[in-house]
Formats: sequence, structure tokens, C-alpha cells
Amino acid sequence: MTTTPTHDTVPAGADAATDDGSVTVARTCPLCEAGCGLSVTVRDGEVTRIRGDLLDVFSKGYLCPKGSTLKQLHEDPDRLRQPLVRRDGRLVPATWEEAWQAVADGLGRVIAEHGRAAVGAYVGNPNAHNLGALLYNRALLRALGSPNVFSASTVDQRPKEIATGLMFGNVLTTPVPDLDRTDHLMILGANPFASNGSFATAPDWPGRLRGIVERGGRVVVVDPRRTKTAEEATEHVPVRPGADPYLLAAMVQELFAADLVDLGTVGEYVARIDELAEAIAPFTPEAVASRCGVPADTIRRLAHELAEAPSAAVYARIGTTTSPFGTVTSWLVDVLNTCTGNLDRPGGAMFTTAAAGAANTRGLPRYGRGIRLGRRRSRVRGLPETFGELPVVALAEEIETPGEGQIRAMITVAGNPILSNPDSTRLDAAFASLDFVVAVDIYLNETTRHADVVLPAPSALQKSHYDVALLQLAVRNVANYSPPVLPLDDGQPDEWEILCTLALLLQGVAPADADPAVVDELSIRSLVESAVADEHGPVHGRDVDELLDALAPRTGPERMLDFMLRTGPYGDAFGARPDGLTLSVLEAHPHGIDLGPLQPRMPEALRSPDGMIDLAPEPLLEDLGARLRPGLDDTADGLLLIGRRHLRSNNSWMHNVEVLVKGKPRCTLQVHPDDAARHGLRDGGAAEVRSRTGAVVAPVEVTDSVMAGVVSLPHGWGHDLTGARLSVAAEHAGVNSNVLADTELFDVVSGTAVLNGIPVEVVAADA
Ligand SMILES: Nc1nc2c(c(=O)[nH]1)N[C@H]1C(S)=C(S)[C@@H](COP(=O)(O)OP(=O)(O)OC[C@H]3O[C@@H](n4cnc5c(=O)[nH]c(N)nc54)[C@H](O)[C@@H]3O)O[C@H]1N2
Ligand SMILES: Nc1nc2c(c(=O)[nH]1)N[C@H]1C(S)=C(S)[C@@H](COP(=O)(O)OP(=O)(O)OC[C@H]3O[C@@H](n4cnc5c(=O)[nH]c(N)nc54)[C@H](O)[C@@H]3O)O[C@H]1N2
Ligand code: SF4
Ligand SMILES: [Mo]
Repeated sequence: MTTTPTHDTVPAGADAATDDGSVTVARTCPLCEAGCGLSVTVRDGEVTRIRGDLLDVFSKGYLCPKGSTLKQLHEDPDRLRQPLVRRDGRLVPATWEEAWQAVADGLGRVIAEHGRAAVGAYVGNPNAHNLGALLYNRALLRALGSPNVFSASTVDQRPKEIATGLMFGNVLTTPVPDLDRTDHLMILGANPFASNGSFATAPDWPGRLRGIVERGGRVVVVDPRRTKTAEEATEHVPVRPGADPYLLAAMVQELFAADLVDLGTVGEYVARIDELAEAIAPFTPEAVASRCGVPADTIRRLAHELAEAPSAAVYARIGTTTSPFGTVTSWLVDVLNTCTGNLDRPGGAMFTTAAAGAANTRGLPRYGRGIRLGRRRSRVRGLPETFGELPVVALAEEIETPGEGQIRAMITVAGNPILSNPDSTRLDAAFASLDFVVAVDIYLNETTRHADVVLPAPSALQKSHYDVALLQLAVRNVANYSPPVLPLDDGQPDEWEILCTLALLLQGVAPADADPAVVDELSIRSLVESAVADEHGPVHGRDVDELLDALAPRTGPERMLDFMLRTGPYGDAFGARPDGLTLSVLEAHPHGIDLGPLQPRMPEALRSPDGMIDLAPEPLLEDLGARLRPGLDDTADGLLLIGRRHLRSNNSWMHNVEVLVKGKPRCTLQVHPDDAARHGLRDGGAAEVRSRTGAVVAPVEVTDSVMAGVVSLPHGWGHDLTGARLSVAAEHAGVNSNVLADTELFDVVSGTAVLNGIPVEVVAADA
């Protein structure tokens, strides 16, 4: 099926129509967190060119090689355009009516026999970049009413969210490095030259990092690998995988020991600094040096340089969050930002003031309920829930283990856990044993091949876009909305409509009666009602129906977004601030609106119970004492496996785009020359990598860019499983590094899987 050229193919917000009938429009790239502006040219319903949008207020023309492949993704013949339903064991094309009926029957049967807990859900990464999903997944999960909800968060950022929540009262009140003004940036476990950054939204991280060095500042990169980011930095500090919390703790200890602690402007809002000082005292540079593989003098110097820089920020990402002490590490990052006087000051680590959706712009400043952890536990291993979810390290066992509450059906939305979650071989078998699986996805891949029904989402170019989540973490205050570039295919529901329909079916509504507009009405009404009830909000006490009328005739995500913008910190407050932001204003600015550099927000952004910044949250002190301190004596010196990202890859799902995968194979095992010699491996040969959970054979790349004792294999590969329909990816299959990741290795506070620092053995496997 192709898109039918109609008047709809000239999208709203079109910049210019040319003689040949082509139209060029602005569209934010939804593929990674950078959110670059794209300039998309369309002729006769077909995308003819995608370039960086020079006029985009944030990205100013920057894009990476993935951005232009929205065209290839849209046109990919393997991309699903019709639902698939399993009949006689085979997935066959079906109508939407047939698919909905199959979902209603399948889920209905499982719920009737085993209850709602028997249906689990897994929500994957692209949801974070998807306006419809961000606004309506909640309705789906509410309607499901199962305790067995999982997401990619526990193979990703959960530790960061918990540390943030404990310190500042809200999970997304995350300080981000003020990249464009800082004099000194310390980066741990992130490689923005490949990833374009995460949990600190900024198009062109590479350019912004170079900018720091060009203006005479310093960039220090702590990483077991000499990445491109490390190469371009002023200093690279190799660290043993998983040892960052020791390094950071020793830096904090040194600040206290050398009397360098300076809380700067946030001093009067900081609580429990004495408890911090006491807890951190044993972690002297000498005590941690061998554990980190970093000399004590270097640790001291790093602390002094950070404290003495005119402005500085510490920033850490996936190499530190998917590690044994992810939450403690994330906390220590912001302890350093705070104790060097860099929290909330220009050039330091600052808080975004997002135009829409930020909890820290609602309610009463300095007042909140804080976060609660472990309100319930998983059935089999008793692992704690966080923010309504169970950790994915518990997923396989919850499917396998019989008894009350066993998962017998799964709903996956934009997720590929079979490649992205730990102990994939076991999880793959667990999925195969399920009674029923429904997947909302664009591909028949390693996970969705287990589905009984696959519901295809429209391609990115067929959806509107506003980064409700990621703009809350932006290094500048920016707002940017894009309408769909291409119309939906005939009969194709929008993604939010799919999610709302699923919600209705889960509530027992018959497919023929399942009208997503009903869920939409309920969603917007509850949003308006809670805003009207917020006595500190801009529409407190207003009439709900009057506000709903003012949003007409918009529906769906646009109506929700308009409301969030209008009641947000820059909003028009429905007339109270006539010059304020609305969705119409954004529509009139297709390249986005720049709301300026980050502003100090302390203490107003705090939503902690006591209105203070907690420098020593109890659960983290506990983990520090119970696990981190004993771990100081850990002398294991076997090989540790870490991951890596490549600019032309995106987790598991963009390997079906030829222009991104052609060339040298990227799924190689990087090995230091000393280790290669020790284990008899040669460059270009093959190695078998074994862990407690499994083994893979990968091509060897001998390179001193990884430190001795560390090997690196990227994730998201292993496209050789039968039943998927990824013809290009299958030609570049690679191996799945998560076969080696172990569900028994996780950060205890957050339940987040250890994906970096996995103990492995390596042997030559040359034919
Ligand atoms: N070893 C190791 N494992 C890792 C990581 C690592 O660094 N090392 N990183 C982890 C991280 S940070 C993450 S975020 C996870 C990601 O984990 P997942 O989210 O489980 O996996 P993805 O590879 O992002 O798969 C995304 C899925 O969404 C589908 N999709 C793409 N666009 C859309 C859309 O618009 N709508 C719908 N409905 N579906 C869509 C794709 O086809 C694919 O099936 O992986 C984690 N796994
Ligand atoms: N091109 C591309 N871009 C992406 C993605 C992608 O797959 N491809 N995925 C997106 C997603 S979902 C995310 S979450 C972000 C992630 O963005 P980043 O956090 O920047 O992810 P990586 O590029 O994997 O960088 C992680 C770094 O941590 C290092 N590392 C491993 N173990 C340790 C350790 O113990 N300590 C320290 N200090 N370093 C360690 C690795 O060597 C690696 O260089 O990227 C996003 N952007
Ligand atoms: S850096 Fe990210 S947002 Fe920018 S073009 Fe590349 S994939 Fe898209
Ligand atoms: Mo991620």
C-alpha cells in the first residue's frame, strides 16, 4: 500500500511550494533525543529529500546520518502497513476489524481465565519520542490494570530518575549540563559523538562539546573506551567498568577533606550535608584508586579542577546507569554539581523550564509528595516496583513461573525486549511460551514475531510531533511542534488511536463499539479538571467546559498538547496572558520557538516534601553502606564486557536501512592487544564470548581504544532469528550482546540491569 496523494499531502506549516509542486516542510526528527529539525521536501505524496533545517531554532541545520533515513524507514517494503494475525501458527495479513477482534478474543480469554495480572505490558524506547504514545499510553496501562508493567527504563535511565526524584522531588527535575556556557564538563559513561546525547537534550552535541574546548574550557571524559568523545576531549580518564561511584565518591570526599565544598547559590536549600560528609568519608582517593584503575593523584586533581573552574558540570549516562550502582552513581553526579557550587548556575548543571508537561512547573513551588519506591514487589523474586513498573530483569521469570499472577499474555508497544533486555535467550523462550501476545510496532522483528496480533503503527512521517518528555531536559528552553508530513494510509488508525482502542478492548468494550474518541474525551477532561483544581495553576477555578470549548475543534494529541502549552509556564492561560504560547503560535513557527537559555530555578523547581535538596537520601546511604563500601575490596580481575553505540545505528531497530548498515560490519568484539595476546585472539578472527547465561561468536577487532581487561560489543544486533521480516538486517545480522547479560546482575535500588561490566570469558573461535 502506498500513500494516496490528496490535498492532505500539502501539510500545514509548509514553507514554500515550488513550480514542480514540491513542498518543503519542517519536521523534528524523532529518532534520538537530540530532536534535530529536519527540512523535508515532498512531491506528489513522496518524500524527495530530507536535510537539516537551517532555520530550526535549536539545531540550526545540524543532523546526523540517521535523520534523512526517515524517508527510507517510511518506504521500507518490510515496514508493516497492515495488521498481522496468527492463523494456524502463521502470521498472515488481516483487516483492522479482524485484528481488533483477535485482540479482544485473545486478551479477553486470558483475563477471563487468569485475571488482569496475567497480562503484562512492555513499553519500549520509541515511546519517549512519540507524542501520541506519551499522551495515551497511560490510558492503555490504566485500562490494563495489571501489576506486570515493564519498560525499557530499567535497561536505561531508571537510576537517574530515582536519584533525581530523591534529591529534587520529581523524576524529571534533572539538572542538565549548561553545555553552551560551561567552562568545564566532566562526562562519565556517555559517548555523545555517537549517541547525540541523552537526558540532556541538545542537537549537535559534538559541536557544543567542541565549543567548550574552543572557548578555552575543558572536557574530561571518564570511560573504559577511548571513544570519539574522549578523543576530542581535553582529557580521557580510563576507568574500570562499574567503578564510577568509587571515583565520584572519592572526588566528593576530597572536596570535604580539602575544604573545597561551596554550595553556591543553592546553599540555603540544601539539606543533610553532614550526613553526606560522614557517609563519604571512607572513600578516600587512596582507598578507591585500585578499584577504579585511576591513580589517587588524578582523582584529587579532577576534584580540584572541578571545584576551581569558573563554572563546571558533571554529566553521566548509560555506561553509569546500566551498572551495579546506577542509582548511587547518578546521585553522586549531582552531589558533585551541588558541592562545587555549580548547581543551578549558568555554565553549571541547570534545570529546564519546559513549555509543556513538566511536573516541576505545576503545583506549589517547594512542595510535593516526593517519590516512593518499592510500594509493591515482583511475585517471584520480590524485586521492588519503581514508578508503577517492575524491572525487566524480572520479566522472564514472571512469565515462566507458574502460580497466581503468572504472566500468560504480553502487550508490547514499540519495544524489542528480545534483543534489548538481559538474558535474551531465556526471554525469547519465555515469550514463545505465552498464550497470547499483541504488539504495536512497525516491524515484524525478533520480538513481534512472537505476536498473535501485530498492530502496525504509522511511520514517523505520518505522525505529528512534539517532544513532551525530552524538551523537559533540554539545554535551552525550546518549543517545537511538527504536523504530520504525510497523510495516513487508507484505513490506518493513528498510533494514539491504536493505543486508545486497545484500552477500550481491555475494558471489555466490543471492537465494533471501541471508539478511541471516547478515551480521548476522558483524557482531556481529566487533564483540564486537574489543572482547574490546581490552586497555584494559571486556570485555577475556571470552568472546565469553557476551557474545553476554547480547545475546539482540536482533538487527540493536538488538543492535549494545546492545553498543556496554554497552562504551561509560557502559556496564554486561556486569555489571562494574551501574548502567551498556544499550539497555534507554535504552528505559526514551524522551526520552533527559542525561549532562551536556562534560568536559575532553585528553589522554585523543587517538589520535595520538605522543599529542600536532599544531599543524602536514605535509600542511597543504605546502598552505599550495604554494597558500595564492601565492594571496595572487590579484587576480581576477569574480563568485563561493555557495550557501545554507533552513530549509524539506533538500538535494535534501524538495521533494516541499507544506507545505515552497509560497509564494514559494526557488530565486532573490541579487544585490547594485551588481552588478544593472552587469549590467542587475532584481529579479523573470531572469538567466542561466554558469560553465565550464554555465548556468542563475534568477529574480533584488536584495538587499544578499549582498556586492558575490558571487551566491547554493541547491542541491538542478532537479526538471525527465524520468523522476523527484516530482509536487510538479516544480511547484517551480527550477534545479540544481551545473550550475555544476566538477570541476576542489577542495581538493587532501581532494579536496572547491568549491561556494562558483565563478567565474561573469551576464547578464540577461528574456524
Ligand atoms: N546490552 C545493552 N542493551 C541495551 C542497551 C545497551 O546500551 N546495552 N541500551 C538499552 C537502552 S538505553 C534502551 S532505550 C533499550 C531499548 O529497548 P527497546 O525499546 O526494547 O528496543 P528498541 O531497539 O528501541 O526497539 C524499538 C521497537 O519499536 C519499534 N518502533 C520504532 N518506531 C516505532 C513507532 O513509531 N511506533 C511503534 N509502535 N513502534 C516503533 C521498532 O520496530 C522496535 O521493535 O535497549 C537497552 N538495551
Ligand atoms: N547512534 C545512536 N544514538 C543513540 C542510540 C543508539 O543506539 N545509537 N540510543 C539512544 C538511547 S536509547 C540512549 S539511552 C542514548 C545513550 O547515550 P550514551 O549514554 O551516550 O550511550 P553510549 O554511546 O552507549 O555511551 C556509553 C559509554 O559508556 C561507556 N561505558 C561503559 N561502561 C562504563 C562504565 O562502567 N563507566 C564509564 N564511565 N563508562 C562506561 C561506554 O564505553 C560508552 O562509551 O543514546 C541514544 N542515541
Ligand atoms: S542526531 Fe538524532 S535527532 Fe538529530 S538527525 Fe540524528 S537521529 Fe535525528
Ligand atoms: Mo535508551
